Amino acid sequence: MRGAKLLLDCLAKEGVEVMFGYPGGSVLDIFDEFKNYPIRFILTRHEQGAAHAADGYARASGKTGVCIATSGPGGTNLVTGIATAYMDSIPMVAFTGQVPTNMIGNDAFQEADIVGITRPITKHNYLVTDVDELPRIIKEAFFLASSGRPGPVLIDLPKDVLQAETKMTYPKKAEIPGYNPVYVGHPKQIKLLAQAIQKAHKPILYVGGGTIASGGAAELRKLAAKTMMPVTTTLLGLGVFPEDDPLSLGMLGMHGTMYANYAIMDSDLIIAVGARFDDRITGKISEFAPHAKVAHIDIDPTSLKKNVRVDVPVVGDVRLVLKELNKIVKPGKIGPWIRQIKKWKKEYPMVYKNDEELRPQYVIEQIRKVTGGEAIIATEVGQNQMWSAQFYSFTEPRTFLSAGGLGTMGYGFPAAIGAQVACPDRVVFDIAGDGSIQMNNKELTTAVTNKIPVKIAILNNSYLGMVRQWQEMFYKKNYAGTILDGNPDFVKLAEAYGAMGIRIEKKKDVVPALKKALKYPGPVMMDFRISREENVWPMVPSGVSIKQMISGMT
Ligand SMILES: Cc1ncc(C[n+]2csc(CCOP(=O)(O)OP(=O)(O)O)c2C)c(N)n1
Repeated sequence: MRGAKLLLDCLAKEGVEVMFGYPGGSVLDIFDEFKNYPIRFILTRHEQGAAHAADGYARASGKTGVCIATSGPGGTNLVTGIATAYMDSIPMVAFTGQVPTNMIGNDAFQEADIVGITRPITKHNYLVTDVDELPRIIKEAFFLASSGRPGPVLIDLPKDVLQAETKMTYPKKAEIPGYNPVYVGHPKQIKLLAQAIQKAHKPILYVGGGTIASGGAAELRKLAAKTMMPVTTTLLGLGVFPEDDPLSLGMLGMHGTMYANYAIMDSDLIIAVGARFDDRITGKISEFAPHAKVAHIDIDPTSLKKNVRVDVPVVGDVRLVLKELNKIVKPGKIGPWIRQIKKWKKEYPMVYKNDEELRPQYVIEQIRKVTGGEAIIATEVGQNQMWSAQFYSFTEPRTFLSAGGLGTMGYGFPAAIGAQVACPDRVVFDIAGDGSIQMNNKELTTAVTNKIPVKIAILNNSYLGMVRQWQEMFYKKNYAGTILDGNPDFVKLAEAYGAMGIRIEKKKDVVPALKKALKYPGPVMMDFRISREENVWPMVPSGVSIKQMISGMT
């Protein structure tokens, strides 16, 4: 069998249903074989879109996303998408074409050292030099991408390897010496954690995306119900715990709720669950949670003690560790703590100026209402992302897709396309800024031609809003480079691509527009002309203690 055919054979055996990508000379042998395999190929209009779509597919479904690009510029165009997936631990396998092996290093046409370029942004990568190694490498790649702490893996495929013949077949198992993720937590550590919980007076569960990746939401909910410990989540953890549960404190950190930040700062036990103490969470690290003991559950041992000291480390799969913990844990005496938290929640609610103006927070609340909270929400980056996190009220895992670690503008729309492919029966929104959407709006063609009915809600403030907010607060309102007065007419833009466009300028038109968009069977781009200089509150300025949080509410 030729290498190219063997590759698709292996992918079919791996259960790959869909690949996002873009062709070019060095991968044409693979494209030539697509007709013989039941793998859906979705042609995006830029390789970045393909990588984000594979990422969105993975986040929404829990399966490994797959993308493909040609050598040279095709591979380098994938880089932002791969880095985004890497930062957020998303399982992905990316294939790139490469010049023939005898030309590698010759500055051949469309040659780029993609293995070198992506080494720091992949969990692992391979240059295949012998077709006989291809099946083993593919098996390993899918295993690595989805096991332990998930992440992207890249396989670089020289053209002569794809054209060479081999008798090898797909192996049943991957065996990688030295790679043995620890899934089962050490019983002694779990016991220590249970004791710490029972002793604590002010415990808090601080939960991140790793809990969603492990499928640990149900065990987490059980733990909270059993112990009555309050739960706060990171951006990537949104949905893992229902935000309408009285124990939920919503999101913490730079734009988290006042009460989540007060609670973590005042706590005496932080139980970090599949989270990594990112600087957007901790603020100034030396002043973070001064009275707290820290317990940390994570599958990646290198994550422990990276940013904060840890008193009770538990290395293991979050779901399995919580399952064991739930068998032995007993609630502590935390009545006064719960009362204190209730008081904070009452004193510092998440509110916004809900007047006659078209406010972004109102739009987000209405998206939740008209979809019954059942939608999958992808976001771009900036204010749109933070308002979505603050005001949608997520209740289920895998319903909030956002580039948390890398903060990639342009992520949301192609990720929403990938999510819609994974979940054809769900409503999928991209909540966007007018700046971010322009980074990948070309994918409207992908959505229209493939009948992918994603709804885009642009919160249009004609600014690079989040950066403008920083300029307002820290640069004396010097709005250098952030005024987007040359925006296109987004309604006409949508129509030019064959999608529906709707402009909404008044509050009263929000719900009718959303209903119209939901009724329409194809992609819709909604241009919400929001109050221009709205800010995201509360806010912890970068690099200071969480205690210096600004409520912004007057
Ligand atoms: C690719 C990329 N370039 C630059 C930035 C820096 N950045 C962060 S937020 C932001 C503004 C986003 O503006 P917009 O998409 O209009 O959203 P808004 O904040 O107004 O909701 C910028 C430029 C980024 N995050 N990603």
